[in-house]
Amino acid sequence: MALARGDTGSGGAEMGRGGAALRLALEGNIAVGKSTFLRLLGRAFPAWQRAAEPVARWREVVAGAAEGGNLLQRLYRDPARWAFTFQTFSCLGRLQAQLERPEGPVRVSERSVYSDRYVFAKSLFEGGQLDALEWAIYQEWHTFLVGQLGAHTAPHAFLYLRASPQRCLERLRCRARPEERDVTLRYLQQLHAQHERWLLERSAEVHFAEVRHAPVLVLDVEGDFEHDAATQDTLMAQVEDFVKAL
Ligand code: UDP
Ligand code: D5M
Ligand code: MG
Repeated sequence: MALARGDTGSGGAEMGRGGAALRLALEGNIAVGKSTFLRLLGRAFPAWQRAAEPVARWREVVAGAAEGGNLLQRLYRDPARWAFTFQTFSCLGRLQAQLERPEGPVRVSERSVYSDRYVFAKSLFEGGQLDALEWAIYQEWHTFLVGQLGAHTAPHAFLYLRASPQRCLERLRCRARPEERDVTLRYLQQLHAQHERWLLERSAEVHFAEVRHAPVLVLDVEGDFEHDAATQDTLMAQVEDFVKAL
């Protein structure tokens, strides 16, 4: 595998940024392969910093609250009750991570405060799991907090891992997280449509100027890349070219 890119760890990323790290957010549907892709980025570009999604925190059983299960479990069992709570904790975790001091020339995070809102919260509102008042309150604090705290640490660009909802469902079943057992194809289709509007068609209304026109690299991962070295090489080369051109 021709992935010895450690020596080109920064790509062209530092140019024109006064040495500041380039920030990328890795986006895509549930189980499309983001964590797997992040691991491969680490192998191809060892100097890059990677920030995995705080999913482990959502799966922790909180002391004194074991009875109702962990947060991810509660979200899927009773979304109308837990969607708003989930959004507060998810956005808090992502914002905290976004504000951490980056190390290395490039920092790649798994999802972002923007997918929280423009993919998940929006879908949950449209599906009736967040009611109109919760959605209005959510948008108000999200706009305020992300605008105040996140503007200077927003991603410069997005990597969008794209596959059909059917393929995501297959991978989700294969991963078999117990909390996600009842995730439906319909839910994945809704999330897919939100990703498409936001990152492909660019037709979603984005309230943050710093990311509204950020470049997006769309990566087709319909085919298995985890077990195919040639596909990995192609994908890593696409990322490298994209970063060099930023
Ligand atoms: N996976 C796969 N082939 C691929 C990419 C991923 O079989 O090309 C599997 C991976 O091993 C895991 C599941 O799909 O069991 C979901 O992948 P991951 O956790 O990386 O997805 P994420 O939810 O982070 O996008
Ligand atoms: O995402 C991890 C799991 O967390 C998956 O079941 C989707 C869910 N998730 C992530 N962010 C949100 C928000 N903001 N709302 C609701 N659900 C969310 P994975 O894609 O598997 O890494
Ligand atoms: Mg993941």
